[in-house]
Amino acid sequence: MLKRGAALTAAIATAGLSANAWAQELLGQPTPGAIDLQPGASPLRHQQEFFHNVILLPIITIIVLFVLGLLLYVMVRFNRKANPVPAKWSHNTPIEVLWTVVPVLILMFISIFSFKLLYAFHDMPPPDVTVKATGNQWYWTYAYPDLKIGEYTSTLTPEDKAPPHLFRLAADNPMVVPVDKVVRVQVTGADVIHAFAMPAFGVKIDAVPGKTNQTWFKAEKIGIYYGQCSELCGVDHAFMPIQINVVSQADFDSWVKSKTGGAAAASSAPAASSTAAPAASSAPAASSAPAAH
Ligand SMILES: [Cu+2]
Repeated sequence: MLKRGAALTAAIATAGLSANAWAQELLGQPTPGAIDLQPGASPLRHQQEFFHNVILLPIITIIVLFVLGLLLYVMVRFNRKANPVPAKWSHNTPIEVLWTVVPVLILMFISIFSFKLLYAFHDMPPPDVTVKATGNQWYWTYAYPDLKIGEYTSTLTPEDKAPPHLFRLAADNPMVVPVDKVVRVQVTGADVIHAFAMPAFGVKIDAVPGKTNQTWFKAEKIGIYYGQCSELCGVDHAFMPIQINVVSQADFDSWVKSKTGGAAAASSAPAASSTAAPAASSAPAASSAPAAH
């Protein structure tokens, strides 16, 4: 734990170079015993890390230390023994102006970076691949309308089959995307509100029934990445993991072929409407039952 603390301090100091500081951490999944952010694997994630590690963390640290110092000072200097006869005045205009203006300036400074990040997420480059991700109680379905891959179901890998540490993170039939390509994810919910989240890509967006939300990422490294539904959605909320396999373009092409070239195994075949309806019909899936909470 001390090591982690040291790593954190070092990371704050070395600021933007943080990626190297986490080198010992696992990519795309949580590292047991770690306390800091997962290593990032997309350009916007690196911007998020910069925002958190270089802008927010130092500011909050300074503020906490400053307030702690003030508290200690007041406790020592103005306790009943040290200051038996308290002063009666109650206003000090310069100080009141100061403690209004300074926080405003701090917030304005933060907002510069915050808005920059929000715009970066909003301004999606032309997408290379579009995936429709639908949250269901309690699993995800994925479809690639442009590639004619109909909706298929991705469910939790059982505990005895999941790799160590990856129970509730690993899923069968994962989302598959090519490396270094802009992936647009259109997210919706089939029953209740879920949330599609992938920490390594800095992505988290609500899956709302009847509404299509959109986000994007560009994975920098081939690998397997894990996320989870991040909106409390019912009793099995903890059992609807999100797994994204990032593969080379060649592997992606052959995966697409295996999915479209005839007798695709397993998953649900219907998905008749997935090509035609981009947004509206959010519940083609089998579970038309209202599904109690
Ligand atoms: Cu959910």
